[in-house]
Amino acid sequence: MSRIVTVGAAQVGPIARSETRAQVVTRLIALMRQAKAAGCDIVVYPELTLTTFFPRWYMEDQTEVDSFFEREMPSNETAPLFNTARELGIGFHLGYAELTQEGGRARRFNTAILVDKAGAIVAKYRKVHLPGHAEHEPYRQFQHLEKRYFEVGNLGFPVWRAFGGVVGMCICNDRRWPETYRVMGLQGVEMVLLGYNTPLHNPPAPEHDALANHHNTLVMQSGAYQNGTWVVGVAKAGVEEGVMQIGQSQIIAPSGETVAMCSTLGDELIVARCDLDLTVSYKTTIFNFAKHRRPEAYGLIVERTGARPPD
Ligand code: CDV
Repeated sequence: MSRIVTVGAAQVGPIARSETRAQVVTRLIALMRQAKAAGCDIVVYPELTLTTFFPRWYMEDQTEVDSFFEREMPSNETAPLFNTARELGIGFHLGYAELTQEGGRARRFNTAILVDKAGAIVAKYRKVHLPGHAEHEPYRQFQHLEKRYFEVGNLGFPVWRAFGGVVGMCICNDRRWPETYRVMGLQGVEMVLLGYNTPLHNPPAPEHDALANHHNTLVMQSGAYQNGTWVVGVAKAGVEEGVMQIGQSQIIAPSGETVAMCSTLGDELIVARCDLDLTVSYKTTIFNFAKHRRPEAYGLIVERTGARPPD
C-alpha cells in the first residue's frame, strides 16, 4: 500500500526589513507555482515568513513591534497567496507573527497555519518553545527577543487529519525538543511540518556555531525516526540584515534519512514524494508505543532517584 503526498519545501532567502508584504507574497507565489508544476500537494514555507526576522532587534515602541504582526489571516496582502493556492489546487503551511484579541486583551504568538487545497485554513499551531531572552542584551551582535515579543503558544501540539494522513506542526526551536515530536507521535502523527530561522552564530554559546547545520539535521532526523514520521523542515536562510541564517531545508523520511535537501541559501524549492505508509513499519515494530513504551517505569525512575528538573 502507499499513500503519496508530494511535498514542496519552499526555502525562502533573506527578507530585508524594507521589503513589503506584497513583495514577499510575490516571492512565495513564485515558489508555489514551481511546486504545483512539480506535482506538489502542499508547499511548506518557513517560520515568520512574511517579514524579516524582527526579534533580532530590541524595540520599545509597541507600534513598531506590531508592524511585523498580522491582525488577520488572510489579509489584503496575503489574500493573493490563498487565491493562488485555490486556483492551483495546492495546500500550504505558513508561519507568521499573529496579533489577536483573546480574553479581552491583545495577544501575540509565533504561529503557523495549514491551508487546504481549497484555500481554507484547517489548522493552527502557536510556538511553544520560545528561545532567546526578554531584555536587551548589549553583548550580543544581534538580539533574539522571542521571549519579549511572543507569548508561549496555548494550543498544545495537536495533530490533524489532512492531505490523506495525520499532520502535525511545530516551529523552529520546538524541533530541538524530543517532547515536541513525542506528543505528536503519541497521537499517530505521520508528517510534521515546521519552519525555522536559525542564526549560524549563537551568542551565548559560540562554540556551537560550527555545528549549527549538524544539530539542525540531527534533531529533525531523530524526531522523524523515533516517532516513525515524515519531517519537513524549511528555513529562512542566508544573510538577512547582516545576520547569517542556516539553510539546509530538508525532507526526512520515517527512517530518519534525509531524502531531499536545499543546496543554496536563497529561495529554493525541493520536492519529495512522501509515502505516508512508510510510517507503518516503524510505528508497528521498533516504535510500537503501545507495546514497548514503559511510562510506568519512567515514573519509578523519577521516584527512586528523586530526579527532578532544576528550578
Ligand atoms: N527561531 C528560533 O527558534 N531559532 C532558534 C535559535 C535561536 C537557536 C533555533 O532553535 O533555531
